[in-house]
Amino acid sequence: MFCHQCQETMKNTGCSMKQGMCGKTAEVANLQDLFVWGLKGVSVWGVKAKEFGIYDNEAGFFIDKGLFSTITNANFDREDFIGFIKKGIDIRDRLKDEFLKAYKQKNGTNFSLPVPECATWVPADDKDLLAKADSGAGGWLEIEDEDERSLKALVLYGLKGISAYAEHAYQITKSCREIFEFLMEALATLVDETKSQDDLFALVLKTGEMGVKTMALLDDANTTAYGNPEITQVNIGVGKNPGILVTGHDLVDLEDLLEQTKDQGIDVYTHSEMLPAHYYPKLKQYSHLFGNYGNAWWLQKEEMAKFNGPVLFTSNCLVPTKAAYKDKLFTTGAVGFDGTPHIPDREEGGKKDFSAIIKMAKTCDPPEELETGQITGGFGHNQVMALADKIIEAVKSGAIKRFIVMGGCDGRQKNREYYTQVAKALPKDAVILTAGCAKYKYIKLDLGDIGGIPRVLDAGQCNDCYSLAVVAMELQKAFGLEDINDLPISFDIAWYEQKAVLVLLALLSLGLKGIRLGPTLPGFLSPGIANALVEKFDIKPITTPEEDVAAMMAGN
Ligand code: FSO
Ligand code: SF4
Repeated sequence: MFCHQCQETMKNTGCSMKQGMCGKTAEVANLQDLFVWGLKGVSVWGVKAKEFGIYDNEAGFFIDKGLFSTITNANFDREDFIGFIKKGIDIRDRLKDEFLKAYKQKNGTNFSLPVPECATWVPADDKDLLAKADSGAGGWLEIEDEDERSLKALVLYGLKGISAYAEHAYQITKSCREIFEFLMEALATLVDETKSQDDLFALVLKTGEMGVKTMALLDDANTTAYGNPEITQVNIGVGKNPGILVTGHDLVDLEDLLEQTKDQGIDVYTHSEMLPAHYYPKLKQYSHLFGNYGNAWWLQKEEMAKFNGPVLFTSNCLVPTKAAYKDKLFTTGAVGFDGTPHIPDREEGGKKDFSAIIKMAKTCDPPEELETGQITGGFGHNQVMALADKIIEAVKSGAIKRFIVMGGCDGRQKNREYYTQVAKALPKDAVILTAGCAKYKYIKLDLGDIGGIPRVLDAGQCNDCYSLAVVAMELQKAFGLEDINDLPISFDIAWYEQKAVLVLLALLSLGLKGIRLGPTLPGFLSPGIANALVEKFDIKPITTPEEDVAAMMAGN
């Protein structure tokens, strides 16, 4: 195996032993590489078919959900990937046949140009499939040039981020054609030997642009379905009823579960990235959406053991466990874990069936109390703009000197305490804008407010970094600034997995410069590509909290 897609990769270089730092086995890592290689094969034919006006939505969604399932901490199930690889070959060959037919119809001859191996490979049997995976087919080590590997990794990880956000949007909109077609175009480019490094660099930027579009689509889907997030106090204590804990990012799953648990004597709790569900008017109407339990994903082993009730994973981050509470885990969507029951997808127009979870919850004790109090959040772009007059006045009067965007991910590594220290060290006239599970490093600190505006404004999930970008663009307009970088705003982004890579590319595509990225720069960036990003976008590594706070407050 060789995997370097997340921030916790071994020695910031790559996980290459029997198992990754996240618990992914070498076998699953190799199967994921082979599966993504197969998705490139589907895409090769998808791009060609497009020239003949052929669009296959099933193939598009399969690619999207497939990429999502290979994101860090999503699916650890070897059987799933073996099945996905075979299904990918079926879909690929169907698309290929459609293209070949259309080609012959138009040209009168058979298509005979060469295509990459991923577009034609068929395993003789399961043994052959496993041997191919074991050989490292489709893995990064097949690419010799480190800059090419680095650019292709930036693109692929950005695409994985797009696929996650598009999959959530698709559950609401049922239409993501432009995004699915882009995934195919980009994946096919990754196996196109004629492309230069300049082409790949351009594709990195285009991935960022599509990231903005995808996050905008998800924002529109969420706010249309559930209303605009509004200021909300979320209980972090526990009640007396048995509970179901819902984690991940899929709001539709949560809504289905809330409907099915009405008047059942069960409380539903959010966990980690599901916290922002409380901010949506339509979801907070459910009185049994009780509160938020625990912290960011990486503390789940300790915290879920104390929850007592079943836990539903609607997306990453899942930490593999053999602990007693393993028997209470359920997965759905792109998540999977060997031996853990998986709630199937909803039928067209239907709901997912959560009865097994509900039945289990009724036999469980109420959750053990971890803490008491509340978290305040709900500062999506609509809510922040409703406060715009107050905010602009505070900036003009000097009461707010600077905004610091600290969105992104949380993680296990000790050095992430930097983010708590930055939050504490920022002067009282600085406001933190946040989104994603990075917030757990400071959302429970009492940092006070500025004239009634809290000093930590939580927009929502990591995809809601889009909301923070919208706020920045609105403030730029309000202050009549030519360049968004002239705003009194600094970016101190924490990354962990591939959605955060996409968020970074999206922010770069909006023209934002001088972003700090930590706790480490991605291990998949070669020195050459890291330098190119520094030169073009002035990306900075983090230093010490004191130094960075001083620099950001001075506008650097
Ligand atoms: Fe966190 Fe995990 Fe939202 Fe990520 S829960 S780390 S960027 O999956 O998706 O912020
Ligand atoms: Fe290693 Fe991260 Fe890949 Fe897991 S996802 S194998 S921790 S690089």
